[in-house]
Amino acid sequence: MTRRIRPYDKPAGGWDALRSSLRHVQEQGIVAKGARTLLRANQPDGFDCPGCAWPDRNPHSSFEFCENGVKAVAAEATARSIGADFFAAQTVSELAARDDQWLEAQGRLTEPLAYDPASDRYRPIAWDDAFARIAASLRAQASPDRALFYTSGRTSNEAAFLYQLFVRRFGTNNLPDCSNLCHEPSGLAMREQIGSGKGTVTLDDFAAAEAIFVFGQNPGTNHPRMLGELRAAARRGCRIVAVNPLRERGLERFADPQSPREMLGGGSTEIASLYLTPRIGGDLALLTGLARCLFEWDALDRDFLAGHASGLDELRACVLGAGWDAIEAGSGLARAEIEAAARIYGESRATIVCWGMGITQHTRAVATIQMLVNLLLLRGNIGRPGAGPCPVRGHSNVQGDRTMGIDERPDPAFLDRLGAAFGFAPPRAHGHDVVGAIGAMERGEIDTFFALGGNFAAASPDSARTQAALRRCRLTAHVSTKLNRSHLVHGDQALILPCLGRTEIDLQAEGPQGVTVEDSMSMVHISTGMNAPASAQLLSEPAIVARLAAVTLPDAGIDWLWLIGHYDRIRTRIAQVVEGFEDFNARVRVPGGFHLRNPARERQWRTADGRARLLPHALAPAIATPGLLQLMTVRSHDQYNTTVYGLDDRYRGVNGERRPLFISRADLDRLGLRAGERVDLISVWHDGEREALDFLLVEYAIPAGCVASYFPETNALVPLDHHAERARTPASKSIPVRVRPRGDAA
Ligand SMILES: Nc1nc2c(c(=O)[nH]1)N[C@H]1C(S)=C(S)[C@@H](COP(=O)(O)OP(=O)(O)OC[C@H]3O[C@@H](n4cnc5c(=O)[nH]c(N)nc54)[C@H](O)[C@@H]3O)O[C@H]1N2
Ligand SMILES: Nc1nc2c(c(=O)[nH]1)N[C@H]1C(S)=C(S)[C@@H](COP(=O)(O)OP(=O)(O)OC[C@H]3O[C@@H](n4cnc5c(=O)[nH]c(N)nc54)[C@H](O)[C@@H]3O)O[C@H]1N2
Ligand SMILES: [Mo]
Repeated sequence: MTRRIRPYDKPAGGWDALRSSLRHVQEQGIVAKGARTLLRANQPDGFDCPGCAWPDRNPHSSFEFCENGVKAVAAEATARSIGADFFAAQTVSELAARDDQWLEAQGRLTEPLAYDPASDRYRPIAWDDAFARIAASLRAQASPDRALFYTSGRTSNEAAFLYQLFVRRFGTNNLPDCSNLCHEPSGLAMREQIGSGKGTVTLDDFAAAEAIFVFGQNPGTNHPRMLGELRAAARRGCRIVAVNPLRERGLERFADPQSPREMLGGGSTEIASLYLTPRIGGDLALLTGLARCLFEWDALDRDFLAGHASGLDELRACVLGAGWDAIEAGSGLARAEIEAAARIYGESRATIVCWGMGITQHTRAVATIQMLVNLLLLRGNIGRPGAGPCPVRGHSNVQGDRTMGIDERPDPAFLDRLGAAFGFAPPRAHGHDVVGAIGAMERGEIDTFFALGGNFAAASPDSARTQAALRRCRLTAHVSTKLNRSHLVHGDQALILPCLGRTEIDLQAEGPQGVTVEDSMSMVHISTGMNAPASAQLLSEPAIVARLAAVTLPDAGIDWLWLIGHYDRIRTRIAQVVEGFEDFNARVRVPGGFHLRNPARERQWRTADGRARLLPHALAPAIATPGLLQLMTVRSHDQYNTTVYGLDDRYRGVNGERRPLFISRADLDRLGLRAGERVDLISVWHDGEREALDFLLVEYAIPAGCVASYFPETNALVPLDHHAERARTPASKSIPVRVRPRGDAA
């Protein structure tokens, strides 16, 4: 593929989005099946798109086009598949030399496989034998805490509920999940302040907001359907403020592929009316500045604060104690720019604040999110139509998995109900999160690593340490749809357990089954696949969990296999244990599903003092790190997390290149480098340096001192102990790096 770096000057969306979707469907060899499948995406009788967690508008209306949803669906419904022959033809060491895009492109996994050390190959194994091996490893452990059970966020509610039940009945809370790498700080921050770790808004609020702030999020790529909401809001006069070190195309201009006028007439809609480009990690200072304006202008909602909030005096003292010099230096923005944003906020009677990974993947993520929530509370913007916090979740069911109890630090009340419903005493000690899990494997404290989805080896920080840690396990097992890095970085024994995807028919003893998911705005709905499975040997995730549980814990007094005969039986048990799921089976069958109640939306605050809590966070003095740049690791337009579909990042003007380093003109000049040159990246940390090799310098509009590239290629650079305070989410958006020219390799 030829490489082309050229700024993209068209709006996001438009004909390029349609063309790109068609190309991806063609590449998977499924033009007719692809079209049939896509028409059932996010429909009441269809499946939930396995892409992002953005909610569906109008479940009764027709198909909602989303370029990256098409890619996710096409990748799953692909005509390509791999079986025994593929694995007989090459050793695991040979496969490990391939890149992530190649691994993914081989197609769907079709039969259970076990690693054979003598030949260094994966060989077919019968399902019963696979479960017996895992059960044997679990039962041979000196303690249940010597096992880890990872979850990625595509797992359905039914699978997640059974899984956490199995894991806790087995005796551990070692349930690290992709949330640990993602929105963990959001949940932690909001629970302390408003008593709920979830966003409080719904799509109806987007239609009522007078202002929407989007912090650290790239919806044009990662939540394309969100652009439809932002477009509608902008067109009715709602003011949108984007806060991002990069000028992301989707936040600037959008041509809606669903609008004939914009498609045929060549028009488009301006999204952000104000676009602030702070330096990486500058949001806490910016938010302090915004709050300072509100205090100085006396633009507070006094009634709300008097009736509902605590901590106003402490917050005022903290915010007024931060001088404008520190705010400007910390944010990289001028006071006038901050005041312009504060005016928009101050004039709006209903404001939504959205945020993504640009906020959560920093050391001070929890403090920053609490300042976002402070800002909302200062003007009573929670529990009012058109207003509230909106953490935009990633994986399509990551929020639901937490609701179902995938949590290494479970709520004691949840454990009480689980234990009462199933007649056992669940373990109370907290388990390992992702960072803790890697440390535990490294220290030889783990025998068995089991993953329900995901790609732990590639998604986690500090790749070399993570991969060495996984190799110390006695057994690693992955429930997966596609081949990935984690299958090739394995323990003494290793298993690949191939499962059904969302688009496929899930046939159980009592007939075809649907599963349920919860989106980013707490809507719970059913998802039913309709394609023939990629192979007759695939099992559903609930079936894999139930069969493993039945072999591992035959005397648990739980009829695992009966439960999966009809998923209504699992949902009946969920209704007994999980708050808000009363009458689950009936409510989820109403087209469009139901909304899970969030007390904070009704201004009921389940916090330490029963009020919404304003929590102050002082700015830290700036530490000069001369010679170092701050690296953020982001997603290209052609990837889904560790799944790389292609080499284009259309809106950033990159074609045919997976290793660009976006850098400012000022830094190029200062460092004596030129665009087009290739460099190595070296991260500098207290325990030494880490390297990632061979990046292409791309001159880009990015604040001086900041650089950007893609994950997972840069995960080698993220130190394991560089993570968010308290939430422990890897700080993969602020890695201190320097660049080393490679000579004239380009
Ligand atoms: N197509 C597609 N869809 C996806 C995914 C995917 O990989 N592909 N992943 C899914 C998942 S799991 C998730 S969590 C979401 C992720 O969705 P996003 O949160 O949009 O993820 P990122 O690509 O990491 O983008 C982070 C954005 O934050 C900005 N940013 C970085 N540092 C800072 C900062 O310090 N301050 C501010 N204000 N901005 C900053 C970056 O420039 C970038 O625009 O998307 C989900 N949807
Ligand atoms: N440096 C850096 N690192 C990051 C991030 C970052 O921004 N920067 N983002 C982080 C974030 S937000 C997240 S959420 C994590 C993601 O971490 P993970 O969720 O662990 O990773 P994914 O790449 O989403 O997992 C992809 C694999 O899931 C499997 N899969 C796909 N569909 C299904 C299914 O239906 N069932 C099952 N069982 N398996 C399936 C396929 O085998 C595929 O290879 O990465 C994190 N890592
Ligand atoms: Mo995520």
